[in-house]
Amino acid sequence: MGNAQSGGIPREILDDLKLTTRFSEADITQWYDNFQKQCPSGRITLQQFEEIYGKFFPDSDAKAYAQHVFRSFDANDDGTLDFQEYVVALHMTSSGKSTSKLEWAFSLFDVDKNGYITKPEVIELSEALFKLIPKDKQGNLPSDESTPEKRAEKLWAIFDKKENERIAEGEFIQAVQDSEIALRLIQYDHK
Ligand SMILES: [Ca+2]
Ligand SMILES: [Ca+2]
Repeated sequence: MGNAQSGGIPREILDDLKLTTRFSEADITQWYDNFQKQCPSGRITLQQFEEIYGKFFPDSDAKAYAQHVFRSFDANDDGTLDFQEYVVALHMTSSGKSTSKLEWAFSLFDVDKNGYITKPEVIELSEALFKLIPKDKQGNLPSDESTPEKRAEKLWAIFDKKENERIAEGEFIQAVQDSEIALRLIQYDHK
């Protein structure tokens, strides 16, 4: 298990990733070679993951968001991701509203993994997402989206829940599919 192979990426992993992510064979193969070099153990740690995320977001603070992403993919809570989990993480965090992406977004917001999203969890993720926005762009946001708190309020209102109520996965996915504003507020778009 997990042996570094000089022959490159195992065929079944490549086929599986092409299917689930639609990344090209060339991209996946290239990432695999880099991954093997950087993580000879075949597993990436939270710290390494934070460093990679930091490179994607040179003008902002991606650490909190990276920690949430990592948590959402580290299903067995052992503090590492394998190559497949890592690539799927990269795929899921790109913008989009396919059902699989929204299912993942739900798990991202469900910080304590209890199957529901509460308002404090929405606030926590709004703070992490806000830090992804470069400082010079934070000043140009609409007045009702100019702070993490305002963004959390706006998002929570779309779900039409009372303060102490919670959101189930189906409700979350439905609301985001029906609202471009909600979609925009749950993910960071590089544009
Ligand atoms: Ca793990
Ligand atoms: Ca929860």
